[in-house]
Amino acid sequence: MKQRVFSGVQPTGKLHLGNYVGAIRQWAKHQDDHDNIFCVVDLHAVTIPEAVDPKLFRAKILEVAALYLACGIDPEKSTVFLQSHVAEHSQMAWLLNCLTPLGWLYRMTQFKSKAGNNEGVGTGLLDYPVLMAADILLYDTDRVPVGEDQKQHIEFARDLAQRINVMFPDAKLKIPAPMIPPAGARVMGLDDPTAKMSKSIAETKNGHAIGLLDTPSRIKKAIMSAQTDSGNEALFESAGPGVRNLLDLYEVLSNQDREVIEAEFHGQGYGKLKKALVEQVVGCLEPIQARYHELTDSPDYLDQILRHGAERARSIAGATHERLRKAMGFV
Ligand code: AQP
Repeated sequence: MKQRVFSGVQPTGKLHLGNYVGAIRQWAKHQDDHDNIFCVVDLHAVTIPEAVDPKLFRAKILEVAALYLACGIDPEKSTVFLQSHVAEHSQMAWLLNCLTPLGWLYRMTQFKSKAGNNEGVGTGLLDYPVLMAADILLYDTDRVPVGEDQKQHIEFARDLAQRINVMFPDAKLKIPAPMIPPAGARVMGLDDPTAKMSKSIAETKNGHAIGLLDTPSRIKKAIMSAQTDSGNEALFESAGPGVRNLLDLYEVLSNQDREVIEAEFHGQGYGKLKKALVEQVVGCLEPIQARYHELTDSPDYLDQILRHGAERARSIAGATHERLRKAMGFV
């Protein structure tokens, strides 16, 4: 029996290099080893409703789905669907909501950083980890491939599953584990290497992220103006955060050993490293972009993949939801 993996990305903006190296790239890489379920988590994307423009939202959802396939997710090997097409996600989230102590939610760092002191923030933002736990637990997931930023949310899902299994032993929820890549798990913003590269920041700040569909000239501009320091050190252990971010990205994309990279770029001035990174990024994104444009030329194909994916997802999610319902005594 292959282990089951589940993961997803929110259609909150343009997918960036962090989403790719931190998550989607490793989904694609390990497809043959696992039973894979990949979802566009569109319900999560409305937790900041001010950012939702209905027409644009629809386009972003389909863009993310097409990018999954363009990045190498093979629908013959992986189930790909939209979260809102499988009603059990919302239904399971309600049951889990009622079994989650409120204090657990107030402790989540993503909520604290996104909500700040804004009292008008939507309940959905606070509740985000519960919906994510529902996503994961519905599929009896063994492993969740994510970037470093999502680790706390996976721990939340584990704690919640353990709590429910004690309260209702017949629920038999599977305890999931995170699967975090050894390199590229936390790509930082090019304009500010102390902040994680993020879709929502990229919506308002040019030069923050590299979008998977960015043109070569835009990629070049963003990398060449990436924040570094005034030195010329290119050593992984002692580099400042901006240079370290560039070195990390170069390491992941070039597949070269650190010693080889340091020998090439240390003491050279950062222009050489930046130019070489531009080449790596453009080379990596070219085939993804070509496949993406092929896919968007045949929308019926994508539609068919998503319908088929939702059917398979429903058959698994429905059984788990029913198990919890019965364990809790629902008729
Ligand atoms: N900077 C990053 N480096 C490595 N991995 C990252 N991921 C996100 N940013 C980085 C991983 O991408 C997957 C999808 O993330 P998400 O859409 O569910 O939400 P997120 O983590 O909140 O991603 P963003 O880009 O920062 O979106 P917004 O701005 O909407 O919040 C996850 O596996 C995540 O770890």
